[in-house]
Amino acid sequence: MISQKMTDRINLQINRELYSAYLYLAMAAKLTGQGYAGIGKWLTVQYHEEMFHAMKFVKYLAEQGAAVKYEAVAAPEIKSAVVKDVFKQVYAHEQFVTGSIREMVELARAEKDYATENLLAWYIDEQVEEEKNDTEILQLVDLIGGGAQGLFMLNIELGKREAKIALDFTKV
Ligand code: OFO
Repeated sequence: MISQKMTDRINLQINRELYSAYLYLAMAAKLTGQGYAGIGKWLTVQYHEEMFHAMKFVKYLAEQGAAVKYEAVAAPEIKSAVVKDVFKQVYAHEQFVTGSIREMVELARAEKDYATENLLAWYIDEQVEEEKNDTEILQLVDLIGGGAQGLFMLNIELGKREAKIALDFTKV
């Protein structure tokens, strides 16, 4: 059984993961609308990843006999529709999420909640992967430049991304 404080914190994180999903879904629509179907696909895969992150916490709360509480998800705010700016925002958002997961680890340690700390190890690894992906995309954007040909290539490259996680959330 986990504490009420940890239950509340996990519920907050579920909301943050759902917001991440919503943000990437909005970005996917925006960029697809601008003709970047490949980048839109990359962001849609990311949306699925975020839903997986949320549902993994939901499943954990159920296993612990703790209540899931869904709060309102804020409207996503896209700061700029310029491709490089979008990925800068994605990277900054992931850094925020990494900080949020780290806070949870600190709480788990303070409460000697080893089960939650174990679960969070998966998220720590996942955040390393997410930040690495975003850094590589930003490096690629710098490499190929922001011109039409470069963006054309980037759109093709990012369109190759396939979901690696289960899209059926009963399998998280
Ligand atoms: Fe859930 O990792 Fe991104 O936000």
